[in-house]
Amino acid sequence: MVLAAGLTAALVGCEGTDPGWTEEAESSQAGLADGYNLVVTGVSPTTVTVGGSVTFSATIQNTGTAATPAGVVHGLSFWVNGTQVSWSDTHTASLPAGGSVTLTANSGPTGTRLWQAPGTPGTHTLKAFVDDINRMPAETNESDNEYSVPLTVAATATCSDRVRNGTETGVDCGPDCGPCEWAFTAVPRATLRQSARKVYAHWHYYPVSIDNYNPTTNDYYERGYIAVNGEGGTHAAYGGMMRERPLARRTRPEADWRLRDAKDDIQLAARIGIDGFYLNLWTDSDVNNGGVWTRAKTIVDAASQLGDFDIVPNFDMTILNTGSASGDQDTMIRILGKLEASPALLKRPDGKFVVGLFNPAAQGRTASFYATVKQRAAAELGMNLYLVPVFLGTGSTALFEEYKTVGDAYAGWGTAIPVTTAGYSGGLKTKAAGYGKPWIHPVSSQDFRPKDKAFWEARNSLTLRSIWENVIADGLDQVQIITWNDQHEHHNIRPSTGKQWPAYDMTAYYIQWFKTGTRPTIERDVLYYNHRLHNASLAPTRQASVDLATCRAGCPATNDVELVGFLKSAGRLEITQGATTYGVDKTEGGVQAIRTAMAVGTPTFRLKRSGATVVQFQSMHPIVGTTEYQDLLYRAGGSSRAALPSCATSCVNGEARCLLCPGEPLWLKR
Ligand SMILES: [Ca+2]
Ligand SMILES: [Ca+2]
Ligand SMILES: [Ca+2]
Repeated sequence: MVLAAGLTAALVGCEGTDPGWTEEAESSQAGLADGYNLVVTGVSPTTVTVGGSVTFSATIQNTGTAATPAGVVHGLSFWVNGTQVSWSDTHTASLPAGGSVTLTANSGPTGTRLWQAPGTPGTHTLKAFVDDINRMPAETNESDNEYSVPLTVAATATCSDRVRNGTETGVDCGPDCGPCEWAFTAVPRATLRQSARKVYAHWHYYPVSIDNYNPTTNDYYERGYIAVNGEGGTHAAYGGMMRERPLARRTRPEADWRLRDAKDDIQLAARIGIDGFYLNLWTDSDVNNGGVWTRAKTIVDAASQLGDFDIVPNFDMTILNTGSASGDQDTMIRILGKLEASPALLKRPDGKFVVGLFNPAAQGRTASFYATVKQRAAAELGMNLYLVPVFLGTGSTALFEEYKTVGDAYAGWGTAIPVTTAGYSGGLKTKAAGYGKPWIHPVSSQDFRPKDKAFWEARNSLTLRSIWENVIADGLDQVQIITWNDQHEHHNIRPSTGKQWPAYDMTAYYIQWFKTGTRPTIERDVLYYNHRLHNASLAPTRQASVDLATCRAGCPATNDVELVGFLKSAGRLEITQGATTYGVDKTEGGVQAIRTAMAVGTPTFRLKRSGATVVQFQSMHPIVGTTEYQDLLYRAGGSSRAALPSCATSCVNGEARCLLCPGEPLWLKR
């Protein structure tokens, strides 16, 4: 605004000596005559809710060539439907030529600055009138002091009225309308919950904190899983088990920190419309670093206390292995008995408990094994089970046949590569329907397992986006997100230090689209980047070549930097690496992606419109030309949740880790 005003002044100055000075310009002489002139350039708010009390503000400007006198009240009054309702009579500072100031009502004819809206919706006229009682009679124009706009009295505050109202902290965003960091306006969770389409996410073993120690130095994620020599050196050959960790929180002083963390975890998932967790279970003991059963049970307890979030006990039949079929069945019945009374357990309308079976064929088990589990649950616990075998991949015809009697719905674990075949998920839905079963489709994002020396080529965020778009296009009814929090296989969408928020934020967009059937409108430009830290073919300097992770599907590895714009309208997306800028003009808004080959350095991302830069930011994750251990995790970040400068400057070490800066959110980079 300042620049525009200066530019206008400069042009006016030039025109004075321009031989092309015309009669047309002469006709606007009133505004150019020597002296000051007050006008109103804007008034707010222009939408209020029924019965709401508002204080009007207006911006006044001196469009003249001289300053207004100091010490004289720059009066301003507000009128609704021709009746004066409030005024401002406190501003006495001189307003220079071209200067503006926003004045807010400080009183009114009834002794209050407030105006109360009527109790019924409707459209009214709001007028702001500067120098209304002519304290400044020397204006060069006395006939341009009034400014009128329609004033809408809306039924109630909503998240889609494009007005900041209700509890919002931004226009149609904030507490009840979803985060302002999202590109779109979120519908209420209640709306998403009412949808017949269901979204579950797999919860696997890794809570926000394992031991409540300091996450910057010595909590279990750091010392056990990320450290090269963690867990007694078990993971040293491949440089540690994890390349990232859940976004940390400070050490909690409360004794029930596990329960508090679990509630935070659930609320974070609920916020994007996830209906519940398929909760990975294989033991009711606390083994392996402690707390296996405690972690799972705490999630059930947290969901039961919070309400409105479903838990599906999901037995991990790969790990659940006591050595005998009857021992395994005993474990399953014992666990179900311990959970039976929890209100969060998902029940069908007919009272059946939904129970998942991950990799049901593990250890050579067959349908008869699960028929026994069903019989025993009914006889010993009074629980009727609705069994959902979750097949590896998407299951085989042999598995569909095997479980047609004991299974009540079919699901798959899927694969973290892009879907390029139209009708792919719909074909599986049709196939399951042929057995009379609903199909729960897996939605993956990426998969990198240092421990198993394996990766699946996700092609940046294309796997996540293409699977969701396929699921929506094919009219699927239920999905399972693979996964919410499996930090070890790195396919968690729960925000983490490497992946940050984009998978979570993008999933929020797709869940809303999936559940409502309407593609969310992009209200705010948000850019997301996604790239690895190094070229997949880079030979690590310490890791033995025999341990290099191999590509399992979607091969070969790609080595691209991706930029995805959630765009309000057409624009140009650019990726700058070194002296090279790659850009594409997108002729429409919506979800728009570009990709280019990665180069060593720190990429810069940009959105331009009409040649002007609208959004620009750098990757949090520099691309390197040398590495000790292979790292095929796709890192990500976005323009709406960038690292805060004050935090970045406090993170001066080479690793650029940026956690626990006082008073700042903990979503910053490793
Ligand atoms: Ca005037
Ligand atoms: Ca006047
Ligand atoms: Ca609103």
